[in-house]
Amino acid sequence: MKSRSIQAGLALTVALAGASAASELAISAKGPKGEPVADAVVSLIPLDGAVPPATGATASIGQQNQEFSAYVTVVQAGARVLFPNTDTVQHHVYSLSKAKKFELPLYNPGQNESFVFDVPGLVTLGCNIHDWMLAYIVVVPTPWFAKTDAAGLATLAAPAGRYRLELWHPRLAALVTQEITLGAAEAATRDFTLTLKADKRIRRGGATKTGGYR
Ligand SMILES: [Cu+2]
Repeated sequence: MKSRSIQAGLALTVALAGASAASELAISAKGPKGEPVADAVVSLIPLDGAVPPATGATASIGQQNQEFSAYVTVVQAGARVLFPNTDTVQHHVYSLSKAKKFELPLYNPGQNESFVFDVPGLVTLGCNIHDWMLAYIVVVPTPWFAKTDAAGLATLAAPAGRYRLELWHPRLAALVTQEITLGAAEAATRDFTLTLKADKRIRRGGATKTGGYR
């Protein structure tokens, strides 16, 4: 984690030294007791400037050990998402979400289908065979986004300007939004204390590993 943020810092320094004025935003997400909140998605939607189109980036949500990995994925609208089944069993991956309805029935080990997610919104993934399998794709209308890590931290670099900051988490009752202005010179920080609902993930049946939510 640490080396990654140092790398991000170096990349930012290089960007700042270059022609384009990028600005850093450091996010911290905590729960009511000050505990770090992972998997919070933060995106910056420009209020003035244009949004660069998706660059053909891809993301991947695997099925392994009868779980999705990762639990939360964020992509810019227009991105392609791969669904590699690296398990030894079949899955039946599906979404009933408005932003993208699809299903992969009789989905065999080794298959790797993909879809383009071009409508911003929340896509909830499930598996018709394994009830406990649950994951989210947050499709955002911007290339400037990040997801908090296990320490509840995330860093974004975006051009200076005015943005609507949106923060989403699976256990939030509603999207958190605020307006933010990023300056060309100084880095910005935003600390969020989130009111979280109970974790709705169902307990995995027949798990071989010790307890908890699997
Ligand atoms: Cu499954």
